[in-house]
Amino acid sequence: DQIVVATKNAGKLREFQKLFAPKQIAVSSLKDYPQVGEIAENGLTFEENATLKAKAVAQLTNLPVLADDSGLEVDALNGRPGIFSARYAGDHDDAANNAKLLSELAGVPMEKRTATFHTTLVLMKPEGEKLVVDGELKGQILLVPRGENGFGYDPLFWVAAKQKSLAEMTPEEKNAISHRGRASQKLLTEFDEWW
Ligand code: ITT
Repeated sequence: DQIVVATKNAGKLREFQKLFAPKQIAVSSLKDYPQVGEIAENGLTFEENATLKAKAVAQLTNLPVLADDSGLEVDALNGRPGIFSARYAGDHDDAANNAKLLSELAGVPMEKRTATFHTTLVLMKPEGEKLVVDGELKGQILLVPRGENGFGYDPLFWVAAKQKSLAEMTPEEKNAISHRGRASQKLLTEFDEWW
């Protein structure tokens, strides 16, 4: 089997390659399909945006496509940045996004820095039929970054049960508990029957 992951985010792609390896599903990405240009992500929900990405790529490749729309919902910020997580500080720049998050949370104590990572996955057949799954991970936004692994907001996301930030975990540790890992496990469970 072959699926195209409709992402330009190298961190997401690495995680999917690990998650799908045991299923013998070959994963290609938009790097292999340069004809896919910018995709407008103007939906109002994670599912709408994931569907926009999946549809655009399925139409161009005529292959099954997996799209991931994800984000960080911070309780003290009324759920922001949410669907705007990639462009929170303007251009898609992880360092600028993390700096903005820390500055918006300045003075907020650790017990009030609760947050949820959310992923919606849309798997779409070339004909347009779709399977939708979600995954979430609860944690807290740290006062200072910790760890070098992962991508995006990982150095600021503290998982109390593991006493580590996501960026202090190995890829395997993160995939076992993360929003994307949980959504992917659901997808793999439902895949055979749906396909
Ligand atoms: P594609 O649309 O090309 O897949 P993107 O990075 O623009 O890539 P999103 O629109 O879904 O993806 O934006 C989600 C942002 O949320 C992403 O850029 C990260 O900054 C952040 N994010 C998502 N999952 C994350 C994770 O597991 N760890 C850290 N940050 C994450």
